[in-house]
Amino acid sequence: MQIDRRQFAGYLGSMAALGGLARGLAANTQSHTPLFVATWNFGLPACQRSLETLIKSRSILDAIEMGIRVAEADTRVDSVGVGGAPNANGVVQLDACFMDGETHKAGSVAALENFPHPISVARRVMEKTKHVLLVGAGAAEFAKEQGFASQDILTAEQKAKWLDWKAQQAKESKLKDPKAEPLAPPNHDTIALVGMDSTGHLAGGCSTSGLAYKLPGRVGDSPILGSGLYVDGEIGAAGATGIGENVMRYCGSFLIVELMRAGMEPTAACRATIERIAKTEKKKPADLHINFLAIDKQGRWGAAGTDAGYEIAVVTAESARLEKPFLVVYCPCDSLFSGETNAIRSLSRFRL
Ligand code: SD4
Repeated sequence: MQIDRRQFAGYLGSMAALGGLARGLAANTQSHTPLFVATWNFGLPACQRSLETLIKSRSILDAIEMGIRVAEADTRVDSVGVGGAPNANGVVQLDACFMDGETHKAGSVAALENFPHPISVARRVMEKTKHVLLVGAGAAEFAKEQGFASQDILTAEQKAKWLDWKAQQAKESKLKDPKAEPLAPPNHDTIALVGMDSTGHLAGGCSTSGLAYKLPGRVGDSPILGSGLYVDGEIGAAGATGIGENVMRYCGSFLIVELMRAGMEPTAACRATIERIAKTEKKKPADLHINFLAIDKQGRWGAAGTDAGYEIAVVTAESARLEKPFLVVYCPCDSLFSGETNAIRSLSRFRL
């Protein structure tokens, strides 16, 4: 889903108004400036809602939840919440997680059916249960008990695309190796949104419908803490988007936070994580489809990915914008490591 220029100008206009308020909020507390960073261009309205919510409620947890709900409610975002792509059986199964860096508490739901806002259910798991992860029917039962409204979240458009895909599969299966993985159809986007308030309180969330036409019951990286998202209140936060199978076997977000703990800045930590995965997988980065973002406690942000179209939204008291992350192009085992930066803070301090 692309947002157009007019919408983007609208966001900037309201950001200017919000900027003054947010600066005031920062000035009243400490030196941190509120900061929200999210994956993909639909992360921009989400981060804008996060900042608005923070200003109103002064709760970073509310800010993360309300921001992600924007993407979940938007039917044009075909990989999150309502309008998300279904699994191979035509059923939308949503995954989400929520983490508070300050308390190190977290909640997740996986393979949740018929509830449009898995991020809110994940937060409720964190706040109302002794558990961290609820899945499938149990997660839906919990959501119902907590008073969340259920609805059919498969849109007519997604149903039509799924029927086409099924017809195509039926044709192709005669030609294809039946053991071939049915993964990686073109759509994959997830919202990972991380933020920090003016007191330095860090939190984050991640929400997705997962890979389109996944095997029923398949759970990716997004609801798995340390994979699709990780927040450490003393260090920073990281999130992921892309093919979950290539992230969760490496605890990608956890690794990024630990690299920041060791002294790397956010972009360098994201890049080093991709480099490590590519090296072990012995694959070209472009074939991995893994994209990360991170923020640290000093208020720096960064991102790196293997998909040329990957963007991040960055919203502060000063501005709201989309940035192009560091693109990891070569496998480090080729010793041809190279990439591009554009607007993301430079890597000068860390040469890998
Ligand atoms: C998953 N990581 O379920 C998610 C999908 C995604 O960009 O992020 N796509 O594997």
